[in-house]
Formats: sequence, structure tokens, C-alpha cells
Amino acid sequence: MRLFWDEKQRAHRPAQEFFNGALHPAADRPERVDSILAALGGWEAPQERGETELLGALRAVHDPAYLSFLASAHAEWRAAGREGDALPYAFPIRRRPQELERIDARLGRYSYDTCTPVTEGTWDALLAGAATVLEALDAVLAGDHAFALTRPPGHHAGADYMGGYSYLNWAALAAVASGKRAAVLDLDYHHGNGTQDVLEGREGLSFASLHADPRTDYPFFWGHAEENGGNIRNWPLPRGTEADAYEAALDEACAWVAGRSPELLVVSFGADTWEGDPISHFRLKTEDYARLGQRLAALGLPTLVVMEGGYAVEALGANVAGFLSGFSLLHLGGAVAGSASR
Ligand code: OKP
Ligand code: ZN
Repeated sequence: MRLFWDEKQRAHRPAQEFFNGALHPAADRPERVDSILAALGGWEAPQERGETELLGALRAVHDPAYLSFLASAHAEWRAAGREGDALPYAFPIRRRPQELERIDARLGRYSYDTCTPVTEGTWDALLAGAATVLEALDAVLAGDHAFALTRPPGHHAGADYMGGYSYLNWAALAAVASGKRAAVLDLDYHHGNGTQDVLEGREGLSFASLHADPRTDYPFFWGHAEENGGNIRNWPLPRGTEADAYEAALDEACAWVAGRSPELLVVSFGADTWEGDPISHFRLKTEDYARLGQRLAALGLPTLVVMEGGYAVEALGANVAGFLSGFSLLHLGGAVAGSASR
């Protein structure tokens, strides 16, 4: 299992998000990565890739106009005389004009919530995230398994929208760029609506997700039990779900994935299913994560894991390391390079 991380991803530093009628400190803090970096050893930085190469790969997933919006949104916000992060607050209902100039309108046009600010360093961090994913994908295509430590998360971002702390969809980028028959299995607490939207109906690609029931939990408008068919399968689970029920659903999801006969598995891994997560309501314990990793390893597929959510900053390292060690008998503790290959 090779591990990839680019320090430039720290440049995305949202200050606040707005929900439940108030501003709160942003849950996706750069410090989220620290305990993960400390818990594992043998990290590799991706090679430098030019913006042209990165944009070329990203255009297979994202609308070019959305990508230019992301690249310039914070500068436009500042040019409009605003301070701090660009946070959307006005959204077009369906069928209203979408092609507007003003940054306020563009923020609403390209997002669906008020939890996803564009900060001064967001675009640079996103390019570094794309480089990290592509490097990890190369490692998998060359015969290893790989973990791309991506931050911010990506699974809520669609072809032309940001939301849920997500701007670019890492799992979809890997699946599409691989050129393989690929399945994305999303194990974050929240439904991966962006990945589902991007992959739905795409030849050779599949999407399966275990997540909190959207009747009670974000992102509300996607991931319901009826949303199954074709290349999409969803397992909404109630708040309070513990390891037994989670693993039973995971077994079903793994069987479905195997039935799609993929050549590549992409895992959207979120550690916000942990019992102590500050914004989520499942009850997985740290010792449960190794068994989840083992179940995925049993699929016997070349596997790329990308990082999604998980907001209990201190516990993240143990939970991520537990998952990856269950997958690959990776050496833990930071002293030993995580180089056990499959
Ligand atoms: C991103 B990921 C907090 C308000 C909801 C959005 C959650 C985004 C989660 N109660 N904020 O899937 O971990
Ligand atoms: Zn989540």
C-alpha cells in the first residue's frame, strides 16, 4: 500500500460554515491531516504536474466553466470588495437564468449549500489534490494499492457544483481517468451525491454507497433507498448504526460491486462513521475499521482509497490506519515505511 500526500493541500483554510441558522467554525480544518500523517509512515509526495495536465484530466469529470469559476472565485470575491472567504448565500431555483456575471450569482450557480467557502488558497490546494489522486492512480495501475490523502473531501462535488466541503470529485476523477471498468464504493457517513451524479449512466463505471439515511441527514436530496438501478446502488442506514449492521450492509455492497466485474476499486473512505465524530451519528469503534479494510481486500481488486470526511481530529489517525492496515497488513506506528504491496 503506497501512501500519497501533498502539503500544498493545506492551503485550503475555510474559516466558517453556515448551517442551522448560524455560523460555525469550519469542520474541515487543515489540521485534520496531522494525526493521519503521524499514524502512518512512508508518505510520498506526488510529482509536479502542470495546470494544463491537471485541467485536462479534470475536464473528464467537471464542466470547464465550473473549473474556471473555482480558479477565479476568490479573486472575484475580493474584487467585489469582500473580505475573507467567498461563501454562497443565494441560489437559483430551476429554470432561472444561470449565466450571470456577478460573483454572488456565480457562487450560488455553482453550489448547493452554505458550508463550502472558496478561500484564498482553495484553487492551489485543489490542484495539489488532483496531482495526489493522479499519482496514487498511477501507482495502482502499476500494480500496487494506494491511499491518496485528499483534503478537502470530494464526494459531494458534481460536474458543475461544489457543496459539502467538496469542490473537485477525487473518486470520480480516479475512476474516469483510469480508463478501466471501475467501481466506486463510498463509505463516508454522508451520501456521495456528487460521485453518484457524475457516474450515473456512465459506461463501465459503478457507484455503491453506505451512508446515513438522507431523510435525517445531509445531503438530504440524494441517496434515498429508492435511488437504485442501473449502475447505482445505495444503502441508507439509520442514525445509531453499529458495526454489525454496517458490516452486513457492506457485505451486500461488496457482492454487488463484485457482480459489476470491475477491474479497479476506488474507495471513498470517510472516518466520520466513528462513534465520536462531532457532526455524524453512526457508532463504529476504532477497532472495527480493520475489519472493514479486510472485507474490501477480500474483493481482490487493484484498489485506490481516497480520503473523504472524518472530523474527530485526534482520532482520525487511528481510524484511517486501522482501515488501511486491515486492508494490507500495513506496518503501523510511523517508523516503518508503509510499503507492503499486494
Ligand atoms: C462532508 B463529508 C453539519 C452541517 C452539514 C455539511 C456536511 C458535509 C460533510 N451538521 N454540513 O461527507 O464528510
Ligand atoms: Zn461525511
